[in-house]
Amino acid sequence: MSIPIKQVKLHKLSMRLNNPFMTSFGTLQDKEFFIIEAVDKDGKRGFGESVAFTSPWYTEETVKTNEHVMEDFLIPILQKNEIAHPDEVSNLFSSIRRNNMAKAAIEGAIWDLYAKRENMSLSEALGGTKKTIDVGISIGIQPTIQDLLHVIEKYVKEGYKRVKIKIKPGRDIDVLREVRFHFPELSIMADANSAYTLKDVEHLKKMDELDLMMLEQPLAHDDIVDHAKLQAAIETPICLDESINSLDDVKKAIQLGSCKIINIKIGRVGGITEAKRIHDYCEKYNIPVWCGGMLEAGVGRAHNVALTTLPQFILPGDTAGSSHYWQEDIIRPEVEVEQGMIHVPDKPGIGYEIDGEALKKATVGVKTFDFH
Ligand code: OSB
Ligand code: MG
Repeated sequence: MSIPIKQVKLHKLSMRLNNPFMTSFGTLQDKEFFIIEAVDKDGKRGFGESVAFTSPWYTEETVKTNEHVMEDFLIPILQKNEIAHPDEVSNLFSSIRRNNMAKAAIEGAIWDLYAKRENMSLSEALGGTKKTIDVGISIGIQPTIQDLLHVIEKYVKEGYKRVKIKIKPGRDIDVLREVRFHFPELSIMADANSAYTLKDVEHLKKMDELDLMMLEQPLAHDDIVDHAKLQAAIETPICLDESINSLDDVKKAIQLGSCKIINIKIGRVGGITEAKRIHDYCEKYNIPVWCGGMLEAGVGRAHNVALTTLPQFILPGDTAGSSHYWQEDIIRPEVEVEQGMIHVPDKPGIGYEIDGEALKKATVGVKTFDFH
């Protein structure tokens, strides 16, 4: 039986992060994004969240391109086709090149709606097995090393299972050395967001003495060849983030030896179905994966929680608690982290309710698309 979608709504939201988030590219404080609401004929509602930023520094997508592609291409495709299972959505969308975050936002709403109609949690619908998930935290570049050490201390006390430190040229080895010195036992990783080139091999090699869990995306956002050369030259495992947009990318990266670990982000790979395909492949070939983050609000965060319940997510992800990011999140309850763990909800769908008032407060516009 097909999923009887009656209406899709695009809620445009604007929310301010508690703390500005600094990467090798710049600083982010206000986040604009869409909450996608898919309503069926029984009035059940599924939710998705778009994760592109206002400027295309991470991938080429932006809030505006997400809106354009959803409104002018993806929603019209949904209006013309019947869907029995959310796994069909990525095939339906394959006539549209890339625009993975736009695709994932819509597909996410359909996954949630499907799970609710089946009276299953999203985790269950995906075949997830864990009841709790381990999480770490991603820390933006701080003004000084002292600030960074203070922030790390706070998160370690809160129980986060590992810390990820953003680095860039000039703010890398010395910072990491200092952190390692103060936290000899801590699981530490570094994320460069593509700030280096192969000219930096000798420099990056110095990280080998710091016992890092991994070095995330040191080289170009679209590269897998140079990463293979770098991985051959250093001991620290490389994890790819920006370079992975599909299962095909994963197969090539693994074949070339470009990395030893994969960061899976639902938005970057075009949806939960593709994320699951990547997970299954990595499980078969024994490649550790973890779930990355895009500074999501509650809906996107809930999708990440559900995905992380799949068994090959063996490394802690970047899914920190709601209150780390937001004064007030849009879901109830909020995502809470206790001793570095999130308890996976067992209610139908994403398992968190949208708070109507909080949604309204953050909303700057709504567009409605009816299905016939
Ligand atoms: O590179 O993983 C990244 C945030 C925005 C864009 C890219 C990245 C990040 C993070 C933060 O590292 C993850 C999070 O806390 O959501
Ligand atoms: Mg990254």
